Amino acid sequence: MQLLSNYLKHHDTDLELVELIDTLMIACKEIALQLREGALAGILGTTNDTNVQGETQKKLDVISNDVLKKVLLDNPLVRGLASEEEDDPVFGNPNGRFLVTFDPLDGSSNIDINVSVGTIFSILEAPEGATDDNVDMFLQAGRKQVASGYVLYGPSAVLALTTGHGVNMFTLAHTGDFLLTRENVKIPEETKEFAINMSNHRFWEPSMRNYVDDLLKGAEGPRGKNYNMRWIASMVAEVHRVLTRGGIFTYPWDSREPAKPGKLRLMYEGNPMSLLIEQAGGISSTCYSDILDIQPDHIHQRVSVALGSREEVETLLQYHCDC
Ligand code: AHM
Ligand code: MG
Repeated sequence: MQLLSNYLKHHDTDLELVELIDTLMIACKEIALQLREGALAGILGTTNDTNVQGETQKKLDVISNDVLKKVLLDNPLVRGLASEEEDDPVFGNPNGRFLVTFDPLDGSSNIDINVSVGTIFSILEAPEGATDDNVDMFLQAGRKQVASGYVLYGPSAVLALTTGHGVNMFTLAHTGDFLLTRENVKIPEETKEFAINMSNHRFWEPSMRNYVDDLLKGAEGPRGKNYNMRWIASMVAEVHRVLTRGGIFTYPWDSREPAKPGKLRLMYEGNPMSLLIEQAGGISSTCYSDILDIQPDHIHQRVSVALGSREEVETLLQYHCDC
């Protein structure tokens, strides 16, 4: 089995990018170790703080954020980072080549119940000629990502990674190395599995309600087949399932906070996951356009997300189109 860095080098990955990904994995291994200790290390539960999104921070949100920040800022390749848990970007080496955005611990409502969580990351290049440290350098469309991925902390810790040439998965071995365990992941085009928080049904747009209602009608309904449903409340675990056996995952706009485009965050969740999904042959959309084409105007901006098996997402998009 191949080591992560050897695999990337053998596939002509830019050596500085390999070094940055290795740095990210040092932080993720540390987070995996802390998660494993759980209550033994006194790291479960909440802090007294809220993040910029107005959400209560778990102790492990803060620990994971601090680990990633420290490890990344020690690497001179890092020009700056932006995190779901930081109000503003943090800048590193003014000559650094890369920008990193991340959700340090996605699905953190699952921490205290010992269910899977994950770290999601996105890597961009600092724009040429950007001399001042400025939040604007992060505001790049998802198509400009040079790499993205997540580490799922489940029964095993698994890295799903794309550098724009397909998706590969690496499992954390007891030696502390990430080893290649799935190469060139492709999402099945069809599925009978969907993931959505059904408790929000009454808040969705009519088009989303119509789509899900038709799924629920099963073999007797217009879709002509029986569907199964999953909701883990951890996007990393849901996307991992979609990459592994297909499916559709959606967290759409809803009327609870009508001014916000959705619950999930474009720069920390939407963009990195969308690149993985597209690179594995799936589709990732707001229900109206490709997420990767959105020009962000704020680092913490939200987005509506629908991603997964090509044929299923295409069907969902038809429910949302006027045609
Ligand atoms: P988080 O980044 O604060 O953990 O929030 C994102 C998570 C996603 O992982 C998951 O899909 C969603 O929130 C679940 O939300 P809900 O509890 O509304 O179902
Ligand atoms: Mg998250």
